[in-house]
Amino acid sequence: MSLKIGISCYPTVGGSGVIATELGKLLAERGHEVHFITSSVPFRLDRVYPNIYYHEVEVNQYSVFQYPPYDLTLASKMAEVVKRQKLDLIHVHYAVPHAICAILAKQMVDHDVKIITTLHGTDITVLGYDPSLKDIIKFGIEQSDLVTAVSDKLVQQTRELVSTEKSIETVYNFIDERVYMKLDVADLKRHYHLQDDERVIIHISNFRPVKRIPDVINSFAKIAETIKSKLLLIGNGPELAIARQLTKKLHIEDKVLFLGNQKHIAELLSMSDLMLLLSEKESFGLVALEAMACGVPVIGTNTGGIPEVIVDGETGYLCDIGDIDCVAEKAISLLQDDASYEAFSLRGIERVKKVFHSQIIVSKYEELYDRILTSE
Ligand code: GMT
Repeated sequence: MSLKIGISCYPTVGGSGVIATELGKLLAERGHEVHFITSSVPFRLDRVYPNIYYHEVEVNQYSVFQYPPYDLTLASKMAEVVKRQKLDLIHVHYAVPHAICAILAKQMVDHDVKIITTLHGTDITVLGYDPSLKDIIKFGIEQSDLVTAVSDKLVQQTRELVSTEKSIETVYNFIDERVYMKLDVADLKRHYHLQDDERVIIHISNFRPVKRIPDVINSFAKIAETIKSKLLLIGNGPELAIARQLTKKLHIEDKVLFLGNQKHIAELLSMSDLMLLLSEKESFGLVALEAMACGVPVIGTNTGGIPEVIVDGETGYLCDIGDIDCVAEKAISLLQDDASYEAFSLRGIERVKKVFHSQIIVSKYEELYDRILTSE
């Protein structure tokens, strides 16, 4: 049955926005009518797609308000779209503010729209800084018709942190396998002056402190003592200046390429040999999945949902947070053993197909939509 689905997320760069947008695109391909209700066009919505509509939430700055009322404007836009388009459901990404806005919108309309909320972990991380939001996050979760989280670990953490008995289903993240695959990038390697006998290590993030960028750089510095290699740093964020200073201090500036935010991640991954994802907190680690799909093994930290993505000793390695000796040792042994490297790479590709294939995950979401629409 074809549904009318509203989607709200933060449309800027970030895993949750990527997942929300890619899900919307695949649902539209399956014949559903998808309405994005966001403050700007989601960055992955890079052209006009059949069955996809965009409703802009215009947040105005009025002089009477100290802060622009984004949440209220979003709720009001959601209500308008639900009413006008007769949406069957709204799928929101994050409990705060998006689930709260959807709950408010539902109360504003005379139409039984269902609310499905996907937790990406950021709400839970926020709680560490602002415990005053605990009750409203709990409210958003409990008032949703259905709640999903992107890893088992996040389900468990959410339950513990907001003390809720609400059933939360794990639905893993996915990638578009038509985009994320090993590509021929010989020209691109030349463009970046990467030599054939040089190994390429990559890190992709928003450079927030939680990503522990200094650990990435310090690990790389150790790896580079043994293996001729370069480090690609993709992304932008608050730790960028610190990262530049550290490469200078370690005298590895000529080995580190700061490439900023990039759109063509599959190409960059295809010229890489190894990814480092050494976060302190990570509810899933979408970039690890993208890397594995392109045949790149990942060394990650043993935290959050990362162990559900990387199988230690099979598709990559897990090290404790901050243990850069472990990271360097695993990286060196993997990069020095071609046969083992090849096996890790192939197992990663297989795992993505088997566990995180987009068609499996989108079908799972469709099943959940069906469940909430037919319950009662
Ligand atoms: O990692 C970030 O800082 C961005 C954040 C977001 O909200 O977009 O990512 C979260 O959602 C992604 C998609 O589900 C996950 O892959 C990331 O692990 C998660 N980030 C954290 O838990 C820190």
